Amino acid sequence: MPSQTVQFLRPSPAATPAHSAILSEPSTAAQRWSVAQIEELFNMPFADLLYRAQQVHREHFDANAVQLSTLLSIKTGGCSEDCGYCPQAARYDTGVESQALMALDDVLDAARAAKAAGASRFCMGAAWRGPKQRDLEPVLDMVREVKALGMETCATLGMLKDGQAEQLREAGLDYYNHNLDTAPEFYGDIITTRAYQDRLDTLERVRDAGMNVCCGGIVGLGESLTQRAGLIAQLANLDPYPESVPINLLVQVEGTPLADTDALDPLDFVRTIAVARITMPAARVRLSAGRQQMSDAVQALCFLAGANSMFYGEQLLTTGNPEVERDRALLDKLGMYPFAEQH
Ligand code: SAM
Ligand code: DTB
Ligand code: SF4
Repeated sequence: MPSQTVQFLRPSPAATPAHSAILSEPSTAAQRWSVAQIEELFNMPFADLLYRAQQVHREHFDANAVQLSTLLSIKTGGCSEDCGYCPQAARYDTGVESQALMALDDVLDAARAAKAAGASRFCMGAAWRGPKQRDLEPVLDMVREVKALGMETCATLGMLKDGQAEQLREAGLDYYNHNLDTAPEFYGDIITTRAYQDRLDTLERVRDAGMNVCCGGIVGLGESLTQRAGLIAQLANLDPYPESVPINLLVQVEGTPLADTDALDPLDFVRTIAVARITMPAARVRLSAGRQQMSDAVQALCFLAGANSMFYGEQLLTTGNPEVERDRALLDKLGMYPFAEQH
């Protein structure tokens, strides 16, 4: 019988240690990452990529601490926008009903419960294109009161007009979340009711008001690898880059145009986390939507790749998130613990 030869994949040039050592990297905040450099990171051998991400992570953070962040949809559904992934867009038949803005006391009850369960950060989301002044006033009260509970506060209310970011900051908002979602050249395939530049303008208003920027995106929208690298390049080249970078895996919701998109390989999701960690070393990289479908092993790889925050609580905005008990058990298994900062 002819002897069988085991075929090993030949290492690509990127797999040689010499090559990975010379992968180019901007040395100052003013320098920019090119999309090609970021693609180079994505294409590294998995172990090399994770090793590099771990090194960067450990230089900046306790690698075993994870921030627990609870989300609350303070105004659900009925949104005028056409974001192709979103169950809250009025134009898609997803079963999400339009609701009024929540009452302050109900928001506070949810925040207190989140704190009691171990969350240190509370993020309030509203399905608006952007807040009108009469919408913003009650949200300012929510921010003030949640902050007074001693939690880190974050809000995501859509596009901001001049002066609104200042009002939120004065009320005690620590972070404003506004995602770029994807690369500029793919953006028009996903959203047509507002432009990439509108998003950049809102981010600038947040930055100018002196607030922390929480800005990330979604992967698994059907983007190419170059476009995924393009999203990370946009984020990493913001000057300064965001303090907080949520990386969402598309939650495929029936009734949305993206419901039947081919699922992303989980290891490509892990790679995205690692590349975000390497290019934005001091940012909190948040393992955001999409965990319900992920195995414990994939989540563990995300932490290894540099994620150090997760949504905690059984609901994201309108879709599910792992149960609190499952998350506690996962962290225990990994010897990880909640990061807590006093506010
Ligand atoms: N309406 C505001 C806006 O779009 O700016 C704030 C709320 S919006 C739901 C916040 C973010 O949630 C979006 O920018 C998007 O990144 C994320 N998101 C929404 N639907 C998602 C889905 N199905 N899967 C993953 N992420 C999603
Ligand atoms: C972010 O980047 N992801 C969160 C938060 N910021 C607001 C939202 C995820 C939403 C997932 C779909 C849903 O539950 O409606
Ligand atoms: Fe509206 Fe935000 Fe959903 Fe877009 S992502 S449809 S703006 S709630």
